[in-house]
Amino acid sequence: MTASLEEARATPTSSVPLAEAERGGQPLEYTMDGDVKVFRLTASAVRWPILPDVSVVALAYNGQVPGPAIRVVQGDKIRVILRNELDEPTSIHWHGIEVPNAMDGVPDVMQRPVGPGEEFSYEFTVTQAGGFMYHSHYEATQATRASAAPLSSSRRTATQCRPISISRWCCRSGA
Ligand SMILES: [Cu+2]
Repeated sequence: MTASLEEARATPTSSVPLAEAERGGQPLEYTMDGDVKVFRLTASAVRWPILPDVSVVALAYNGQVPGPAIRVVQGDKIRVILRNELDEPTSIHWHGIEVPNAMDGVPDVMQRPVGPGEEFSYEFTVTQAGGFMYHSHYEATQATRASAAPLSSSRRTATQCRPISISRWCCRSGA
């Protein structure tokens, strides 16, 4: 997102809660449903501090920017339940990951957008090993305001990957 520092400082954010998490990219816990690892993500807006006196309204997953890190082992069956607490629709695209078309998260092409207050379950087997990411694919504006987040898939015989996620906020002075 591109905004001036003055705009960022002046943005009325009082209705948006301050993020409770201090850091993003925290490992995401899961539960088991049979042989499926079940992860839960909630998309919501938070105020996220980017400088000592500047916070931006960010579209976070589980209140984090970047969103929590999903770590799996190659071959895992996973279900990611997305709850949308934004005031606009959303969806998740699994960047670089081979998934069935219906799970690819392209709204109005592969799925109906997930409306405010709705849930959608993405379920697929992670067939690849490597570092990937997930992010909103609902319109370009949301994709740039939303946090992208890491998903790493380790080979069964390898040490678990530890992903890092790098993102930036662009603020134009005096614009
Ligand atoms: Cu992508």
